[in-house]
Amino acid sequence: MKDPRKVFPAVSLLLLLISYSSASPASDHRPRASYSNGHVCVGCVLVVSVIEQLAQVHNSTVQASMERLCGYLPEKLSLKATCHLVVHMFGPDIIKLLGTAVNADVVCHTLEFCKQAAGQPQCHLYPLPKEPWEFTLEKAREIVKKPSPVKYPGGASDICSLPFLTKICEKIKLSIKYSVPFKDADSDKYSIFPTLRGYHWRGRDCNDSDKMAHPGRRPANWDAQYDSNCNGIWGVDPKDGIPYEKKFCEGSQPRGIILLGDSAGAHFHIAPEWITASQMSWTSFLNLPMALTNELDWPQLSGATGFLESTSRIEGKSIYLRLRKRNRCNHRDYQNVSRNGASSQNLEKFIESLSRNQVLDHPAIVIYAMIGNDVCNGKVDPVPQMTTPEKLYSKVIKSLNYLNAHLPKGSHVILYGLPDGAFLWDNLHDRYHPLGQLNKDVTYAQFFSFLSCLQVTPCHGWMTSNKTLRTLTSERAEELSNTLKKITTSEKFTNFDLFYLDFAFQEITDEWQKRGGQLWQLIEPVDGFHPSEAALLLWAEYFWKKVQLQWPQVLGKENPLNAQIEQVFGDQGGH
Ligand SMILES: *[C@@H]1O[C@H](CO)[C@@H](O)[C@H](O)[C@H]1NC(C)=O
Ligand SMILES: *[C@@H]1O[C@H](CO)[C@@H](O)[C@H](O)[C@H]1NC(C)=O
Ligand SMILES: *[C@@H]1O[C@H](CO)[C@@H](O)[C@H](O)[C@H]1NC(C)=O
Ligand SMILES: CC(=O)N[C@H]1CO[C@H](CO)[C@@H](O)[C@@H]1O
Repeated sequence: MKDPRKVFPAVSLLLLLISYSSASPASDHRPRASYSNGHVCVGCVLVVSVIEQLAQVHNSTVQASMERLCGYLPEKLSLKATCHLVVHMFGPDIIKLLGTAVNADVVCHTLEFCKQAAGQPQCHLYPLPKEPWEFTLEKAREIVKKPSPVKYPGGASDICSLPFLTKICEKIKLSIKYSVPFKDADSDKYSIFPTLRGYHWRGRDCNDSDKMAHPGRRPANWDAQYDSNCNGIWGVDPKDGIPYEKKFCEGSQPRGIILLGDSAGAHFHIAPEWITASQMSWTSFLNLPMALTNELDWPQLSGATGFLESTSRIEGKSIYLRLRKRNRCNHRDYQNVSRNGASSQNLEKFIESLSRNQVLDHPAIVIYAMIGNDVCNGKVDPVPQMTTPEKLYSKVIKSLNYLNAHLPKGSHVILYGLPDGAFLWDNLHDRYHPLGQLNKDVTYAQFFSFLSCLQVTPCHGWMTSNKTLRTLTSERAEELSNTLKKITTSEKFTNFDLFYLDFAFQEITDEWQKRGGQLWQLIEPVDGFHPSEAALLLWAEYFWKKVQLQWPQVLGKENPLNAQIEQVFGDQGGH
């Protein structure tokens, strides 16, 4: 086995993976004092459930089931090796416990991945055992008391105290805290790499030796010699000596698309294949390493700036692809500026990664879509933590002033309202979560209450059985949307015009149903919170229709020379 200190990066550690990734959507990443580390508890319960269910599906021993799981994982990022390491450490206890037919909740409490702090409720995903909880736990503790082959320090609720994991854990915690990409030792490069916030996040810089070359630029010298704006159009037509960029793009009013968004904008996604034992095979995890290096966001598929063909069954195109189709001179001119956990209140911390040169670049369409975290948080009493209309107003004005100082004249900014998340509970609460499908024992209502109990829910206000609270949350969301609307009517800026769009979930759901879809399919199945890819693509479609109808100047003209561009430059160098 490799030197454990080199087991790197440990986002790959399966347990940490799921546990920390479930932290991502929450509005802040500071460790919470209550219930020790709730994310570790969720991660443990997920992994032990998968092990248990794999044994059930394949009628195998727990030992074989753990080996099976590790076998499915790819070698990349040391995922497989790390899995074996974890099995080596905790496997014997898990085998003993599952052997006595206790469930994942009991296993994780016994091994102290879940630690109930004094005065805290007892958090569980599965229905409680028939015997009193303390009694079950005491019995389980007896079972693992006998010395196991590998010692680990005390409990495991802080598995980061394991010597060979300490360093890695620190990195992950930092990486999550600041949403800074986790650097893999051998991919320490930028733009030409798709992940690590490379070109999956922003149109690829096409010329490493020229610092001025980037998507969105007004072409230097009509790109006669080389492609300074990376749109794949350059050189001189040998027939008449006119540069192609001049011929095809002059007067076509090129423009880029920039998304200021949260995890929904980035398309946060934990694939259900990763936790559904009945369908699990090695192919289930092929996309895991890439997802991990992208912080579990899939910007290349997102509704606003995605450029890949969608994987869901809907024919959909992102706003970027539509803008490119309208005018091929816009090729590659897209930017994410999305973060997990982003809200009006913290946008200022990363808005600087927006890159637009007021003098050199073409105008841009900026979509401001902070659609959840101003009302969503994981607190026991979430209401006092929600952004107030006054706070929203002042922060949004600040952001708009920033944009005014950085966007080229003639840009457009569109503020998006918040959706009404009451939709989540209404459509999910009595359905089975992917973990509960095999034995019909975990509904979303249970899953939500487990997350709330551990205070790791991405949105207590909407993911709760408490109707009063859900209504309060919806009311605040509406107030905030109205505030955004008010800003667009009362404020003026010199470098862009400003619009407001409702999130219009109703239109999206109507459209989806018209196409024969089920409403629950519009929500990410694993977290029961984020909009699914289908929802984001419908959202993009709706956006496009609406803007085209109301403010066609935002999208610019259709370029009549698109076909010729395609003829000469093919796919314009791809993405
Ligand atoms: C499961 O495995 C056991 C022991 O290997 C065997 O006795 C039993 O018949 C199997 N059950 C099914 C449903 O295959
Ligand atoms: C990159 O930019 C330089 C000018 O700065 C130019 O000479 C060179 O041809 C460009 N390379 C490509 C591949 O476009
Ligand atoms: C439901 O939520 C409201 C608002 O936060 C709260 O005042 C009330 O106590 C909650 N009810 C229950 C049963 O928890
Ligand atoms: C906020 C955000 O995600 N910005 C990233 C967009 O992608 C570029 C890489 O091309 C990153 O540098 C930014 O940090």
